[in-house]
Amino acid sequence: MSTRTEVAVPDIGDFSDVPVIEVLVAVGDVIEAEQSLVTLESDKATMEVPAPVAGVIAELRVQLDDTVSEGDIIAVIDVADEAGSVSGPVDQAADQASSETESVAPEPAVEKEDTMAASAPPARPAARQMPAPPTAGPRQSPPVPMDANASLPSKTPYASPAMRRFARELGVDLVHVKGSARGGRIIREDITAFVKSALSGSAAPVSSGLNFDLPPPPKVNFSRYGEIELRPLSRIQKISGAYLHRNWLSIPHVTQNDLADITDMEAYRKANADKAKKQGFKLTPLVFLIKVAVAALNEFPIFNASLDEAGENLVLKKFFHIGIAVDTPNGLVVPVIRDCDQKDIFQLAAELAELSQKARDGKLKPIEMQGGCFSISSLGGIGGTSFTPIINAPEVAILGVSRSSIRPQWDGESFQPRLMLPLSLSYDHRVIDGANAARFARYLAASLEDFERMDL
Ligand code: CAO
Repeated sequence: MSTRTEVAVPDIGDFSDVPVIEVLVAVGDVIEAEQSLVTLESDKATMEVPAPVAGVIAELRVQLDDTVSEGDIIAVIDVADEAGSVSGPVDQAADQASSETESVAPEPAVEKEDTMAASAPPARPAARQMPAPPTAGPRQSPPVPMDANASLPSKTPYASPAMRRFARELGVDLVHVKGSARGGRIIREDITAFVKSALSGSAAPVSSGLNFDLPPPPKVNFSRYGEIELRPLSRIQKISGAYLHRNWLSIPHVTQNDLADITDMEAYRKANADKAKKQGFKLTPLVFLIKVAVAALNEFPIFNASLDEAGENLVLKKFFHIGIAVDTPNGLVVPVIRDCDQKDIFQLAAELAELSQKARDGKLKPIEMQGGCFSISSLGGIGGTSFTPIINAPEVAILGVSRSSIRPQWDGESFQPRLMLPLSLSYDHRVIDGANAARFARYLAASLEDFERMDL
Protein backbone atom coordinates (compact mmCIF):
# COMPACT_ATOMS: atom_id res chain seq x y z
CA MET A 1 0.00 0.00 0.00
CA SER A 2 1.31 3.44 -0.85
CA THR A 3 0.73 6.66 0.96
CA ARG A 4 -0.49 9.68 -0.87
CA THR A 5 0.72 13.01 0.39
CA GLU A 6 -1.01 16.16 -0.68
CA VAL A 7 1.30 19.13 -0.71
CA ALA A 8 -0.45 22.29 0.37
CA VAL A 9 0.65 25.90 0.08
CA PRO A 10 2.36 26.65 3.39
CA ASP A 11 1.86 29.64 5.63
CA ILE A 12 2.67 32.64 3.46
CA GLY A 13 1.56 35.25 5.93
CA ASP A 14 -1.02 37.73 4.78
CA PHE A 15 -0.62 36.83 1.15
CA SER A 16 -3.36 35.21 -0.88
CA ASP A 17 -3.89 34.58 -4.56
CA VAL A 18 -0.18 34.39 -5.12
CA PRO A 19 0.72 33.58 -8.73
CA VAL A 20 2.52 30.39 -9.64
CA ILE A 21 5.40 31.60 -11.79
CA GLU A 22 7.22 28.33 -12.26
CA VAL A 23 6.16 24.69 -12.22
CA LEU A 24 9.34 22.77 -11.60
CA VAL A 25 8.06 19.17 -11.82
CA ALA A 26 5.73 17.10 -13.98
CA VAL A 27 3.41 14.19 -13.26
CA GLY A 28 5.45 11.00 -13.08
CA ASP A 29 8.63 12.73 -11.93
CA VAL A 30 10.52 10.94 -9.20
CA ILE A 31 11.37 13.57 -6.67
CA GLU A 32 13.45 13.87 -3.53
CA ALA A 33 12.32 15.34 -0.24
CA GLU A 34 12.92 19.10 -0.23
CA GLN A 35 12.97 19.25 -4.01
CA SER A 36 11.17 22.37 -5.15
CA LEU A 37 7.81 21.82 -6.79
CA VAL A 38 6.66 25.29 -7.77
CA THR A 39 7.74 28.88 -7.40
CA LEU A 40 5.25 31.38 -6.08
CA GLU A 41 5.70 35.07 -6.39
CA SER A 42 4.12 37.66 -4.18
CA ASP A 43 4.42 41.35 -4.77
CA LYS A 44 7.81 41.33 -3.20
CA ALA A 45 9.25 37.89 -2.89
CA THR A 46 9.58 34.63 -4.68
CA MET A 47 9.22 31.42 -2.78
CA GLU A 48 9.84 27.86 -3.81
CA VAL A 49 7.58 25.27 -2.25
CA PRO A 50 9.57 22.12 -1.59
CA ALA A 51 8.30 18.54 -1.42
CA PRO A 52 7.92 17.44 2.19
CA VAL A 53 8.66 13.84 1.22
CA ALA A 54 10.36 11.86 -1.54
CA GLY A 55 8.19 9.98 -4.02
CA VAL A 56 6.53 10.26 -7.40
CA ILE A 57 4.39 13.15 -8.55
CA ALA A 58 0.96 11.62 -8.92
CA GLU A 59 -1.01 14.78 -9.59
CA LEU A 60 -0.26 18.41 -10.21
CA ARG A 61 -3.14 20.59 -9.13
CA VAL A 62 -1.69 23.90 -10.32
CA GLN A 63 -0.52 25.31 -13.61
CA LEU A 64 1.65 28.21 -14.56
CA ASP A 65 -0.05 31.54 -13.75
CA ASP A 66 -2.62 29.96 -11.44
CA THR A 67 -3.01 31.80 -8.19
CA VAL A 68 -2.90 30.02 -4.88
CA SER A 69 -3.37 30.75 -1.20
CA GLU A 70 -2.38 29.06 2.00
CA GLY A 71 -3.81 25.54 2.18
CA ASP A 72 -4.42 25.10 -1.56
CA ILE A 73 -3.17 21.76 -2.76
CA ILE A 74 -0.28 22.04 -5.20
CA ALA A 75 0.50 18.43 -5.88
CA VAL A 76 -0.07 14.90 -4.71
CA ILE A 77 2.94 12.69 -4.10
CA ASP A 78 2.93 8.92 -4.02
CA VAL A 79 5.27 7.96 -1.25
CA ALA A 80 7.16 4.69 -1.15
CA ASP A 81 5.61 2.09 1.12
CA GLU A 82 7.64 0.24 3.71
CA ALA A 83 8.82 -2.31 1.16
CA GLY A 84 10.24 0.60 -0.78
CA SER A 85 7.90 0.53 -3.79
CA VAL A 86 6.44 3.69 -5.13
CA SER A 87 3.31 3.82 -7.23
CA GLY A 88 4.13 5.67 -10.40
CA PRO A 89 1.60 7.22 -12.74
CA VAL A 90 0.74 3.89 -14.35
CA ASP A 91 -0.26 2.25 -11.10
CA GLN A 92 -2.06 5.23 -9.77
CA ALA A 93 -5.60 4.26 -10.58
CA ALA A 94 -5.14 0.80 -9.19
CA ASP A 95 -3.55 2.12 -6.09
CA GLN A 96 -6.05 4.88 -5.54
CA ALA A 97 -8.37 2.77 -3.48
CA SER A 98 -5.67 1.44 -1.21
CA SER A 99 -3.82 4.73 -0.82
CA GLU A 100 -3.94 6.77 2.31
CA THR A 101 -3.88 10.48 1.68
CA GLU A 102 -2.42 12.99 4.06
CA SER A 103 -1.97 16.71 3.52
CA VAL A 104 1.28 18.44 4.32
CA ALA A 105 2.21 22.09 4.09
CA PRO A 106 5.98 22.23 3.81
CA GLU A 107 8.23 24.98 5.06
CA PRO A 108 8.66 27.33 2.12
CA ALA A 109 12.10 28.27 0.80
CA VAL A 110 12.00 32.01 0.44
CA GLU A 111 14.00 34.09 -1.95
CA LYS A 112 13.69 37.78 -1.75
CA GLU A 113 13.74 40.08 -4.69
CA ASP A 114 13.95 42.79 -2.21
CA THR A 115 17.14 44.25 -1.17
CA MET A 116 20.63 45.43 -1.21
CA ALA A 117 22.85 43.88 1.32
CA ALA A 118 19.94 44.22 3.65
CA SER A 119 17.34 46.56 2.42
CA ALA A 120 13.99 45.76 1.22
CA PRO A 121 10.52 45.62 -0.08
CA PRO A 122 8.58 48.13 -2.10
CA ALA A 123 7.01 50.89 -0.14
CA ARG A 124 3.54 50.13 -1.39
CA PRO A 125 1.60 48.51 0.16
CA ALA A 126 2.73 48.79 3.77
CA ALA A 127 5.67 46.54 4.54
CA ARG A 128 4.73 42.89 4.68
CA GLN A 129 7.01 39.95 4.26
CA MET A 130 6.79 36.48 2.93
CA PRO A 131 7.49 34.91 6.31
CA ALA A 132 8.65 31.44 7.23
CA PRO A 133 12.29 30.58 7.05
CA PRO A 134 13.65 28.34 4.35
CA THR A 135 14.43 24.76 5.16
CA ALA A 136 17.69 23.28 4.03
CA GLY A 137 17.27 21.16 0.94
CA PRO A 138 18.84 20.20 -2.30
CA ARG A 139 17.00 22.77 -4.42
CA GLN A 140 16.94 25.51 -1.86
CA SER A 141 18.06 28.77 -3.33
CA PRO A 142 20.38 30.89 -1.27
CA PRO A 143 18.47 33.56 0.54
CA VAL A 144 18.99 37.16 -0.15
CA PRO A 145 19.42 39.73 2.55
CA MET A 146 16.45 41.78 3.42
CA ASP A 147 15.31 44.18 5.99
CA ALA A 148 11.67 44.10 6.81
CA ASN A 149 11.60 47.75 7.70
CA ALA A 150 13.23 49.23 4.68
CA SER A 151 11.32 50.69 1.82
CA LEU A 152 12.03 51.68 -1.69
CA PRO A 153 12.02 55.34 -2.58
CA SER A 154 8.48 56.39 -3.31
CA LYS A 155 9.16 56.74 -7.03
CA THR A 156 10.45 53.22 -7.44
CA PRO A 157 8.12 51.23 -9.68
CA TYR A 158 6.15 48.62 -7.83
CA ALA A 159 6.17 45.52 -9.97
CA SER A 160 6.99 41.85 -9.66
CA PRO A 161 10.21 40.46 -11.13
CA ALA A 162 8.17 38.87 -13.88
CA MET A 163 6.69 42.24 -14.84
CA ARG A 164 10.13 43.83 -14.67
CA ARG A 165 11.39 41.13 -17.05
CA PHE A 166 8.42 41.68 -19.33
CA ALA A 167 9.02 45.43 -19.32
CA ARG A 168 12.72 44.94 -20.02
CA GLU A 169 11.92 42.71 -22.97
CA LEU A 170 9.76 45.46 -24.41
CA GLY A 171 12.28 48.15 -23.57
CA VAL A 172 9.85 49.87 -21.21
CA ASP A 173 11.17 51.87 -18.28
CA LEU A 174 8.68 51.10 -15.52
CA VAL A 175 9.09 54.49 -13.88
CA HIS A 176 6.85 55.80 -16.64
CA VAL A 177 4.12 53.21 -16.15
CA LYS A 178 1.20 53.72 -13.81
CA GLY A 179 0.18 50.58 -11.91
CA SER A 180 -3.52 49.75 -11.84
CA ALA A 181 -3.44 46.80 -9.44
CA ARG A 182 -3.86 46.90 -5.68
CA GLY A 183 -1.43 49.32 -4.06
CA GLY A 184 -0.42 50.72 -7.46
CA ARG A 185 1.28 47.52 -8.56
CA ILE A 186 2.11 47.41 -12.25
CA ILE A 187 0.60 44.47 -14.09
CA ARG A 188 1.02 43.15 -17.60
CA GLU A 189 -1.97 45.13 -18.91
CA ASP A 190 -0.46 48.38 -17.65
CA ILE A 191 2.72 47.71 -19.58
CA THR A 192 0.98 46.74 -22.77
CA ALA A 193 -1.29 49.79 -22.46
CA PHE A 194 1.79 51.94 -22.01
CA VAL A 195 3.40 50.46 -25.12
CA LYS A 196 0.24 51.05 -27.14
CA SER A 197 0.03 54.60 -25.92
CA ALA A 198 3.72 55.16 -26.69
CA LEU A 199 3.23 53.83 -30.20
CA SER A 200 0.33 56.19 -30.69
CA GLY A 201 2.49 59.04 -29.41
CA SER A 202 0.57 59.72 -26.19
CA ALA A 203 2.76 58.06 -23.55
CA ALA A 204 2.80 59.42 -20.02
CA PRO A 205 5.35 62.10 -19.37
CA VAL A 206 8.69 61.13 -17.87
CA SER A 207 8.70 61.42 -14.08
CA SER A 208 11.41 63.24 -12.19
CA GLY A 209 12.88 62.98 -8.70
CA LEU A 210 15.04 59.95 -8.10
CA ASN A 211 14.38 58.63 -11.55
CA PHE A 212 17.47 60.19 -13.00
CA ASP A 213 17.31 60.71 -16.71
CA LEU A 214 20.62 59.01 -17.25
CA PRO A 215 21.76 58.07 -20.72
CA PRO A 216 21.50 54.33 -21.34
CA PRO A 217 24.70 52.31 -20.87
CA PRO A 218 26.73 52.04 -24.06
CA LYS A 219 25.94 49.04 -26.23
CA VAL A 220 29.21 47.38 -27.11
CA ASN A 221 29.80 44.23 -29.08
CA PHE A 222 32.84 43.11 -27.07
CA SER A 223 33.40 40.06 -29.26
CA ARG A 224 34.57 42.40 -31.99
CA TYR A 225 37.68 43.00 -29.92
CA GLY A 226 38.52 39.47 -28.77
CA GLU A 227 37.24 36.29 -27.18
CA ILE A 228 34.55 36.71 -24.53
CA GLU A 229 32.40 34.59 -22.24
CA LEU A 230 28.95 35.47 -20.87
CA ARG A 231 28.48 34.69 -17.19
CA PRO A 232 25.07 35.51 -15.68
CA LEU A 233 25.03 37.41 -12.41
CA SER A 234 23.90 35.34 -9.45
CA ARG A 235 20.43 36.01 -8.10
CA ILE A 236 21.92 37.60 -5.00
CA GLN A 237 24.12 39.83 -7.13
CA LYS A 238 21.16 40.97 -9.22
CA ILE A 239 19.04 41.70 -6.20
CA SER A 240 21.67 43.26 -4.01
CA GLY A 241 22.97 45.21 -7.01
CA ALA A 242 19.63 46.93 -7.45
CA TYR A 243 19.50 47.91 -3.79
CA LEU A 244 23.12 48.99 -3.64
CA HIS A 245 22.39 51.17 -6.64
CA ARG A 246 19.31 52.64 -4.99
CA ASN A 247 21.13 53.32 -1.75
CA TRP A 248 24.08 54.86 -3.54
CA LEU A 249 21.85 57.18 -5.58
CA SER A 250 19.30 58.04 -2.93
CA ILE A 251 21.49 58.55 0.15
CA PRO A 252 24.00 61.39 0.23
CA HIS A 253 27.04 59.45 1.38
CA VAL A 254 30.12 60.91 3.01
CA THR A 255 32.93 58.69 4.25
CA GLN A 256 34.96 59.70 7.28
CA ASN A 257 38.31 57.93 7.61
CA ASP A 258 40.26 57.43 10.80
CA LEU A 259 43.00 55.23 12.24
CA ALA A 260 42.89 53.34 15.51
CA ASP A 261 45.99 52.23 17.36
CA ILE A 262 45.17 48.59 18.14
CA THR A 263 48.64 47.51 19.29
CA ASP A 264 47.45 46.70 22.84
CA MET A 265 44.13 45.30 21.70
CA GLU A 266 45.93 42.98 19.32
CA ALA A 267 48.15 41.69 22.15
CA TYR A 268 45.02 40.98 24.20
CA ARG A 269 43.32 39.32 21.22
CA LYS A 270 46.30 37.06 20.60
CA ALA A 271 46.51 36.18 24.29
CA ASN A 272 42.88 35.03 24.16
CA ALA A 273 42.96 33.45 20.70
CA ASP A 274 43.56 29.94 22.04
CA LYS A 275 40.60 30.16 24.38
CA ALA A 276 38.37 30.86 21.39
CA LYS A 277 40.06 28.23 19.24
CA LYS A 278 39.36 25.57 21.89
CA GLN A 279 35.69 26.47 21.65
CA GLY A 280 35.80 26.04 17.88
CA PHE A 281 35.87 29.61 16.58
CA LYS A 282 38.31 32.45 15.84
CA LEU A 283 38.71 35.63 17.85
CA THR A 284 39.25 38.26 15.16
CA PRO A 285 39.40 42.06 15.49
CA LEU A 286 35.81 42.18 14.21
CA VAL A 287 34.21 41.26 17.53
CA PHE A 288 36.07 44.10 19.26
CA LEU A 289 34.71 46.38 16.57
CA ILE A 290 31.18 45.17 17.24
CA LYS A 291 31.63 45.99 20.94
CA VAL A 292 33.00 49.48 20.30
CA ALA A 293 30.31 50.11 17.69
CA VAL A 294 27.65 49.32 20.30
CA ALA A 295 29.32 51.72 22.74
CA ALA A 296 29.47 54.41 20.06
CA LEU A 297 25.82 53.89 19.07
CA ASN A 298 24.92 54.28 22.71
CA GLU A 299 26.93 57.48 22.94
CA PHE A 300 25.63 58.88 19.61
CA PRO A 301 22.01 57.65 19.30
CA ILE A 302 21.53 59.43 15.99
CA PHE A 303 23.68 56.72 14.41
CA ASN A 304 21.24 54.13 15.72
CA ALA A 305 18.36 55.67 13.83
CA SER A 306 16.44 55.46 10.59
CA LEU A 307 14.52 58.05 8.64
CA ASP A 308 10.85 57.20 8.50
CA GLU A 309 9.18 56.62 5.16
CA ALA A 310 8.08 60.24 4.80
CA GLY A 311 11.61 61.42 5.56
CA GLU A 312 10.25 63.66 8.31
CA ASN A 313 11.05 61.79 11.52
CA LEU A 314 13.93 59.88 12.91
CA VAL A 315 13.18 56.49 14.39
CA LEU A 316 15.61 56.08 17.28
CA LYS A 317 16.27 52.46 18.19
CA LYS A 318 16.89 51.30 21.73
CA PHE A 319 18.35 47.97 20.69
CA PHE A 320 21.73 47.09 19.26
CA HIS A 321 21.55 44.65 16.36
CA ILE A 322 24.66 44.77 14.20
CA GLY A 323 24.76 43.61 10.57
CA ILE A 324 27.96 42.02 9.33
CA ALA A 325 28.71 41.97 5.60
CA VAL A 326 29.71 38.46 4.61
CA ASP A 327 31.34 37.57 1.35
CA THR A 328 29.79 34.36 -0.05
CA PRO A 329 30.28 32.47 -3.32
CA ASN A 330 26.88 33.80 -4.45
CA GLY A 331 27.46 37.39 -3.44
CA LEU A 332 27.25 39.70 -0.49
CA VAL A 333 24.81 39.07 2.37
CA VAL A 334 24.41 40.80 5.72
CA PRO A 335 23.36 38.59 8.62
CA VAL A 336 22.47 40.45 11.77
CA ILE A 337 23.79 39.67 15.24
CA ARG A 338 21.10 40.64 17.70
CA ASP A 339 21.48 42.32 21.09
CA CYS A 340 25.22 42.81 20.79
CA ASP A 341 25.17 44.93 23.95
CA GLN A 342 24.26 41.80 25.91
CA LYS A 343 26.99 39.53 24.52
CA ASP A 344 30.71 39.31 25.28
CA ILE A 345 33.37 39.02 22.61
CA PHE A 346 33.45 35.21 22.83
CA GLN A 347 29.68 34.93 22.39
CA LEU A 348 29.89 37.38 19.49
CA ALA A 349 32.75 35.43 17.91
CA ALA A 350 30.82 32.16 18.20
CA GLU A 351 27.70 33.71 16.68
CA LEU A 352 29.68 35.42 13.93
CA ALA A 353 31.29 32.08 12.98
CA GLU A 354 27.90 30.36 12.90
CA LEU A 355 26.13 33.08 10.91
CA SER A 356 28.93 33.54 8.39
CA GLN A 357 29.06 29.79 7.78
CA LYS A 358 25.30 29.72 7.27
CA ALA A 359 25.64 32.68 4.91
CA ARG A 360 28.26 30.87 2.85
CA ASP A 361 26.09 27.74 2.75
CA GLY A 362 23.08 29.80 1.62
CA LYS A 363 21.13 28.74 4.68
CA LEU A 364 20.39 32.05 6.36
CA LYS A 365 16.76 32.59 7.24
CA PRO A 366 15.25 35.94 6.24
CA ILE A 367 14.80 36.85 9.89
CA GLU A 368 18.53 36.43 10.40
CA MET A 369 19.13 39.27 7.94
CA GLN A 370 16.56 41.68 9.31
CA GLY A 371 16.40 44.34 11.96
CA GLY A 372 19.97 45.62 11.80
CA CYS A 373 20.78 49.03 13.32
CA PHE A 374 24.26 49.55 11.96
CA SER A 375 26.48 47.46 9.70
CA ILE A 376 30.14 46.60 9.64
CA SER A 377 31.92 45.58 6.46
CA SER A 378 35.31 44.16 7.28
CA LEU A 379 37.77 43.63 4.48
CA GLY A 380 40.61 43.51 6.99
CA GLY A 381 41.20 39.80 6.44
CA ILE A 382 41.86 40.57 2.78
CA GLY A 383 43.70 43.91 2.69
CA GLY A 384 43.33 47.53 1.67
CA THR A 385 43.83 50.83 3.40
CA SER A 386 40.37 52.39 3.07
CA PHE A 387 37.17 52.14 1.05
CA THR A 388 33.69 53.61 0.85
CA PRO A 389 31.11 51.18 2.21
CA ILE A 390 27.57 51.76 0.91
CA ILE A 391 25.01 52.47 3.60
CA ASN A 392 22.60 49.65 4.19
CA ALA A 393 19.26 51.49 4.16
CA PRO A 394 17.28 52.11 6.27
CA GLU A 395 20.36 52.33 8.48
CA VAL A 396 22.15 55.67 8.44
CA ALA A 397 25.77 54.62 8.78
CA ILE A 398 28.11 51.75 8.08
CA LEU A 399 31.64 51.07 9.23
CA GLY A 400 34.23 49.79 6.76
CA VAL A 401 37.33 48.16 8.20
CA SER A 402 40.56 47.66 6.28
CA ARG A 403 43.71 45.75 7.12
CA SER A 404 45.76 46.79 10.12
CA SER A 405 49.44 47.44 9.55
CA ILE A 406 52.44 48.69 11.48
CA ARG A 407 52.87 52.40 10.92
CA PRO A 408 55.24 54.89 12.54
CA GLN A 409 53.47 57.03 15.15
CA TRP A 410 55.05 60.12 16.67
CA ASP A 411 54.95 59.96 20.47
CA GLY A 412 56.30 63.49 20.97
CA GLU A 413 59.93 62.44 20.91
CA SER A 414 60.32 59.69 18.39
CA PHE A 415 58.43 57.50 15.95
CA GLN A 416 57.11 54.30 17.43
CA PRO A 417 55.98 51.26 15.42
CA ARG A 418 52.27 50.87 16.20
CA LEU A 419 49.62 48.58 14.76
CA MET A 420 47.09 50.89 13.12
CA LEU A 421 43.61 49.87 11.98
CA PRO A 422 41.97 51.92 9.20
CA LEU A 423 38.30 52.75 9.79
CA SER A 424 35.99 54.14 7.08
CA LEU A 425 32.64 55.38 8.33
CA SER A 426 30.06 56.15 5.63
CA TYR A 427 27.10 58.16 6.90
CA ASP A 428 23.86 59.60 5.60
CA HIS A 429 24.48 63.32 5.47
CA ARG A 430 20.76 64.05 5.64
CA VAL A 431 20.76 62.69 9.16
CA ILE A 432 24.31 63.05 10.43
CA ASP A 433 26.55 66.10 10.35
CA GLY A 434 30.20 65.78 9.40
CA ALA A 435 31.32 66.91 12.85
CA ASN A 436 29.29 64.17 14.52
CA ALA A 437 30.64 61.62 12.11
CA ALA A 438 34.19 62.68 12.94
CA ARG A 439 33.35 62.40 16.65
CA PHE A 440 31.79 58.98 16.17
CA ALA A 441 34.82 57.69 14.23
CA ARG A 442 37.16 59.16 16.86
CA TYR A 443 35.11 57.52 19.60
CA LEU A 444 35.47 54.18 17.85
CA ALA A 445 39.21 54.62 17.51
CA ALA A 446 39.68 55.85 21.07
CA SER A 447 37.61 52.95 22.42
CA LEU A 448 39.76 50.44 20.55
CA GLU A 449 42.86 52.17 21.92
CA ASP A 450 41.49 52.07 25.44
CA PHE A 451 39.74 48.74 24.95
CA GLU A 452 40.21 47.59 28.56
CA ARG A 453 37.64 50.13 29.66
CA MET A 454 35.13 48.50 27.35
CA ASP A 455 32.66 45.92 28.56
CA LEU A 456 34.14 43.06 26.54
N1 CAO B 1 43.46 43.58 9.96
C1 CAO B 1 44.33 42.56 9.94
N2 CAO B 1 43.94 41.28 9.99
C2 CAO B 1 42.62 41.04 10.09
C3 CAO B 1 41.67 42.06 10.13
C4 CAO B 1 42.14 43.39 10.09
N3 CAO B 1 41.30 44.41 10.10
N4 CAO B 1 40.46 41.51 10.22
C5 CAO B 1 40.62 40.19 10.22
N5 CAO B 1 41.93 39.90 10.16
C6 CAO B 1 42.52 38.60 10.14
C7 CAO B 1 41.85 37.67 11.11
O1 CAO B 1 42.37 37.81 12.41
C8 CAO B 1 42.13 36.33 10.51
O2 CAO B 1 43.46 35.99 10.80
P1 CAO B 1 43.85 34.47 11.10
O3 CAO B 1 43.44 33.69 9.91
O4 CAO B 1 45.31 34.55 11.30
O5 CAO B 1 43.11 34.07 12.32
C9 CAO B 1 42.08 36.62 9.01
O6 CAO B 1 42.27 38.02 8.86
C10 CAO B 1 40.78 36.23 8.33
O7 CAO B 1 39.70 36.78 9.07
P2 CAO B 1 38.23 36.39 8.63
O8 CAO B 1 37.86 37.15 7.42
O9 CAO B 1 38.13 34.91 8.52
O10 CAO B 1 37.37 36.78 9.89
P3 CAO B 1 36.72 38.17 10.27
O11 CAO B 1 36.08 37.93 11.58
O12 CAO B 1 37.64 39.29 10.17
O13 CAO B 1 35.57 38.39 9.18
C11 CAO B 1 33.71 37.92 7.81
C12 CAO B 1 34.50 37.53 9.06
C13 CAO B 1 32.58 36.95 7.65
C14 CAO B 1 33.16 39.31 7.96
C15 CAO B 1 34.66 37.90 6.62
O14 CAO B 1 35.12 36.59 6.39
C16 CAO B 1 34.06 38.42 5.34
O15 CAO B 1 33.25 37.78 4.68
N6 CAO B 1 34.51 39.64 4.94
C17 CAO B 1 34.12 40.24 3.67
C18 CAO B 1 33.09 41.33 3.91
C19 CAO B 1 32.81 42.01 2.60
O16 CAO B 1 32.75 41.40 1.54
N7 CAO B 1 32.65 43.31 2.66
C20 CAO B 1 32.46 44.10 1.48
C21 CAO B 1 31.06 44.56 1.45
S1 CAO B 1 30.85 45.85 0.32
O17 CAO B 1 30.99 45.10 -1.07
